[in-house]
Amino acid sequence: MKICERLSTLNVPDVLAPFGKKITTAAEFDAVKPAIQKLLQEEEYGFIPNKPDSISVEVINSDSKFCAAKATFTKYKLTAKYGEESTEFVFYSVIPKAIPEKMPVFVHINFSDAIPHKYQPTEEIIDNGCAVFTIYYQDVSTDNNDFENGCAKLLCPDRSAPHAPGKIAIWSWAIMRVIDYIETLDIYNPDALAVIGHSRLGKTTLLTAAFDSRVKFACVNNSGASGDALSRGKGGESIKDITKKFPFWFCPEYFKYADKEDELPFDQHFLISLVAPRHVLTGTAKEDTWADPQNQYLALTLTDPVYALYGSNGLIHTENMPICPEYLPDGDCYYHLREGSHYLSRDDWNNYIKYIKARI
Ligand code: GTR
Repeated sequence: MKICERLSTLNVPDVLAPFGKKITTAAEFDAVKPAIQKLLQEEEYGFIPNKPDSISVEVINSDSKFCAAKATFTKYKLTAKYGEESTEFVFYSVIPKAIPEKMPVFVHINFSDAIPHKYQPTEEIIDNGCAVFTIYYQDVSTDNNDFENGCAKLLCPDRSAPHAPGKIAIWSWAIMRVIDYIETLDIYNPDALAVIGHSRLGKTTLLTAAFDSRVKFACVNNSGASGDALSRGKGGESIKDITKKFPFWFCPEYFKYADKEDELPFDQHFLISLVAPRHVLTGTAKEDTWADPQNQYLALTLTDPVYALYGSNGLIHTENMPICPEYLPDGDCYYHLREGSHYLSRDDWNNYIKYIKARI
């Protein structure tokens, strides 16, 4: 099937006319980005907490013989201060000892604090000449309706407010704080900073990249509903499904769109477009129909005109919908539809790393 046939059945808002007036230049799109960000925060994710007045980072422990002494492992505690108040979370890094001239630095928000982990093949990442910082997302705040624990207690004082941050916005805030720290390090290369996350943490990765231009590569793995997939006409998980099971990921205002996708004044390609002209890497999987690889592809291709404004290729693709296996690595965005199920695999990592290394 052709992309245009698929889109002709969906009433998708034009990202180049997000508030009616047609945008024709990159400068105009830059100027409208804050209003799109506001819209997405008001209607979907809630307001990402502000940058703190200051952060401080303390080393808890380190191991210079990590990965056969090829790398140094460090565990840190980050404290974010707002006036007299503060909140904290731990995070980790594994940094190769032989630092290549151009080294991708990943921030991986993960489902575990185990390093290595099935979703973080740490030794391979190091051997590939990359550094990786890891946040275990539930060290920031738990993955449930409890907004009294971790950083949520300070950052979301009134969960009942219509635009209160959901947990995705709070996890995203934590990634930004780790980037604040990375910026102070000698290894920081502004052209080589990547964020990676899988599934709900892929949604978190995309939100972070959309709001933080320090993220040059957003590796959005199997993120699907309310992440990188178009909500209109979506197969698998709908807004109704996700807001019923995971209401705490979003702001309360989002619930009104359950079964009312057509009433959204945006769709998920608005979120992806905020990353332009930086790189979005979308990983999808054939068996991950709950995420909907076809709608993930549609959302990314709908950002083509935005990338074009910046003189960028965006995703290089044909006019057809993807058929597995599909690997599209040649543009300024990346998409793959691989065999297999919902997972952040070594192959996924290797594909993202290869793409990034070719561009730094
Ligand atoms: C599912 C959820 C998806 C996805 C996934 C995950 O249960 O419905 O949106 O985020 O969890 O995070 O593993």
